[in-house]
Formats: sequence, C-alpha cells, structure tokens
Amino acid sequence: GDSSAGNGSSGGGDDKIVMGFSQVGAESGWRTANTKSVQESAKEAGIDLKFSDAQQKQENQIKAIRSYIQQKVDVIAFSPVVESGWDTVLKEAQNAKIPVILTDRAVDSKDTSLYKTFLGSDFVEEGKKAGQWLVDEYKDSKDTVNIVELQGTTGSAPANDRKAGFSEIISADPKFKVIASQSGDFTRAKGKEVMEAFLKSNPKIDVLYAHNDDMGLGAIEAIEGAGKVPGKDIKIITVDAVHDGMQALADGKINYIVECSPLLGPQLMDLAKKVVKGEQVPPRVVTEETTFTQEQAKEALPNRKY
Ligand code: GYE
Repeated sequence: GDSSAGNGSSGGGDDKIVMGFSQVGAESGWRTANTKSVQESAKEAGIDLKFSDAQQKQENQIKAIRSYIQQKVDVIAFSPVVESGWDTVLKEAQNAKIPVILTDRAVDSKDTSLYKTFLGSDFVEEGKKAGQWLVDEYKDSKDTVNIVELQGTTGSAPANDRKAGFSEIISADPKFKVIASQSGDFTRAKGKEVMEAFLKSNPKIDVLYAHNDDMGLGAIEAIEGAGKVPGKDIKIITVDAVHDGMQALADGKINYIVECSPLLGPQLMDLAKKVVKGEQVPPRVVTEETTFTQEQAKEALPNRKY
C-alpha cells in the first residue's frame, strides 16, 4: 500500500500532509502571484509545503521531483516548464506510490495514469479569445492586418496552445497575416528585445499578440523607443491580466487582455487532500476566466488581487 497511508486520514493524528511542489520559476507577474497563492493556501490548509524554484529549467524540475520521491512526500505537485520529456520521472513517482498533480501546465505523456489530475486554464480557449477580439476589431476592414507574435517559453503548454487557438480563429480570413513570431520566454526583458528586432525588420506592424502581459509590457517599451504609440499605432493583445498589464490596458497602451488566473492554490490543496486519501478526483479541472477591454480594466483594477 501507500507508504504515506494514514497521513491526513486517520482521525486525531497531527500528521500533516507533506507536499513537494516544483515551480517553473519567477519569470512573470503571473508566476509570482501563483507562487504566493500556493504558499498561502498550503498554510491555510495545514499542508506542509516543500517548495523549489526551477528557474525555467526542466533538469532542475526533474531533480526536485526526484528529491521529493526520496523524501517520501505524500503528494507531488508541479507546473511543468515544457510539455515533453516527463515519462521517466513520473514513472519513478508512480513506482514509489506518490500521487502527482499537474498544476497550471500540461505534459504530453500518452500514459495519463502517470498523474491524478491536471488543474489549470484552457490555453487553447485563451488563444481563441485573443483571435476573436481581432476578428471583431477588424470586421469592417478589407486591408491586410500585419501581426507580430511574442510566444511564451518554447515547448511550454501555454505557448503551444495560445498560438494554436489564435491561429485557428484568424486563419479563417486571409487578410490576417502573422509576419513574425518568436519566443520571448514569458519575460519583460526578452519581450522588449524581440520586439525591438521585429520593429527593425518590419516597417508596417498593425498588431502585437503577446502570450503574456510581461512580454507585452516589455514590447511597449520597445514600441515607445521606436517613436510609436502602443495601443494606437500598434494594437496590443496579451494574456494573464496581472496588475501591471491591467494598468497598461486602463492607460490605453494595451487594447485587450484575456484573463488567465494564477490563483490555483486553494483548489490545489483541496485536490491534494483528496488524492492523499485515495479519493477519486476529476482528471481535468479547468479554471474559470474572463476577458478585459480598456473600459472593463478601469472598473476592475481597484479590486484586483494581483
Ligand atoms: O501565462 C505566464 C507565465 O503557465 C499560465 O506562465 C502560465 C504562464 C503565464 O510565465 O505569464
């Protein structure tokens, strides 16, 4: 049976559930809010959290997971930096009878018994929402719309899916042309750097689609540096809706944001308690999200939690 049987399940004991959590990094405002949510919710739920930051490197995540297996934690949760290459280490956790919960990002493993559930957003849907805004925005125009795209971390689920969803919607009309698309690794610094390069090699850019707010915020600096007006000369769509992104939207520098909630902590702790007890959980838990226009951002900003 489970080596951790009894933890959290036998009444009266003060045995705390021990969770090993491997975080992607601290690359964005989203990630910072997500880390805070996980840490605060663990405390509230009375779960003993072992936390490690992988600095956006898969090898660090694999090391952290192996160390959690060695420490015989009760449950492992992690946000996989990229989708591929997890089968071996997940098999090791399974052999050690430690349940795994995928948080925020997915893996592409064919064997879905390697994890108990996947909690997080529907990134394809987010990409579609971004594309739909563009289709509506340009519905009365026949002119070509030149789009540049700042992708998230190469090989990550949100980068793959946000690209795919967006592309599916805009490809219905040939006037939409993605003239450049490159990774900005979900960071402000990279977003700025890649946007500077886009601006140099493309004289006419109508729209920027950035896979997160941070890259969009970096790109705004590049656009202003090139003497153009973000939100007007170049329309900007981003994903996340973190505080700084919402501020830029309210200020008219971003045109539309698709929300992606980082507040996964409470649901993660609930799921962890259930899987440790051996209870059945749904294989996929999707977070509920909305979208924001500039007007909606002005209204929502005072009450945003992150
Ligand atoms: O959109 C981005 C972060 O995995 C949903 O990762 C997350 C993404 C988020 O760096 O800002």
